[in-house]
Amino acid sequence: MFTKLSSGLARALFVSIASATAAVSLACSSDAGVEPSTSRSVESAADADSVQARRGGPEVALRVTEAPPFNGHYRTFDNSGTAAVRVSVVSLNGGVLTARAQRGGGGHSIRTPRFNPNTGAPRAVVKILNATATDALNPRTNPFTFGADFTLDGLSSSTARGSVDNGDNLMQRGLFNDSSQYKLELDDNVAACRIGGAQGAVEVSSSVRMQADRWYRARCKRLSGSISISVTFWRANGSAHTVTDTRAGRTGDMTPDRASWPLSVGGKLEAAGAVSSATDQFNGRIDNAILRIR
Ligand SMILES: [Ca+2]
Ligand SMILES: [Ca+2]
Repeated sequence: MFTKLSSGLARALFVSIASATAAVSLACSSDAGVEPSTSRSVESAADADSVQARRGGPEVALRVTEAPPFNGHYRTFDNSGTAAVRVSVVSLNGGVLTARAQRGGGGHSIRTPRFNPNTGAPRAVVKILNATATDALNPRTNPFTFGADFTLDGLSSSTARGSVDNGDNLMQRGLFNDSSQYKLELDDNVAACRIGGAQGAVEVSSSVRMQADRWYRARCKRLSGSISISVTFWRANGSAHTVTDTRAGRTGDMTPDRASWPLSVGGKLEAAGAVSSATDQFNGRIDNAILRIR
């Protein structure tokens, strides 16, 4: 009897140790190759932001604070984050980024070109490139978060024949068929994140149905076993309300085929950093675009 109990207990202990080991090794494998691990604890999803703040991984934060100095349109933005990046504006057919009031007034936001479905339409997109040999835009296997504040125009896309603007891409690195892609888009008034890495691609859509010309804050968050999208909106009394939708799935290492891939804001860019007429130009206002890698 005692032997039986004790072997049962031993088995139970073994199972519990084995599963604890599995959980820890999964957490470690998700961080493999980033830093020689010292004392790493397993954090919950809710801790990811505070962990990032403590560890200080690369961060891009475009604070649109200044009025545009060049003929009323922006040519660059300051990065207040820690990542070494170069920020510029790429345009096509005379497209420009101008300034509008930010949420609540008292500052600026980026105004992107208005919807135009034609191939000769003006396009303008923010391009963020590494300033050094370090790929500060590559989360590798780490948790990361990206997103921006925005308002979307009432008319921003068309699937009609001949239209080359059938979407609104807010932030993006990599294209759909590339080995690595992270993207936040707002097609059909729904914010969605798509993250594709070495272990696969996962997409999650927000349950928030957005209204034109209202401010929202969207955040895509990738953890080792899930991605989530959080959409914040502000009520008339100023209080913030956030809705988070999560989908399980592994995406893995985000290393792109080349470190020179740009991160874009306001549309998508090709590998070499060029903007095409079918850029899925975001039509609206943008502020506070961020990328945080833990
Ligand atoms: Ca601003
Ligand atoms: Ca559009």
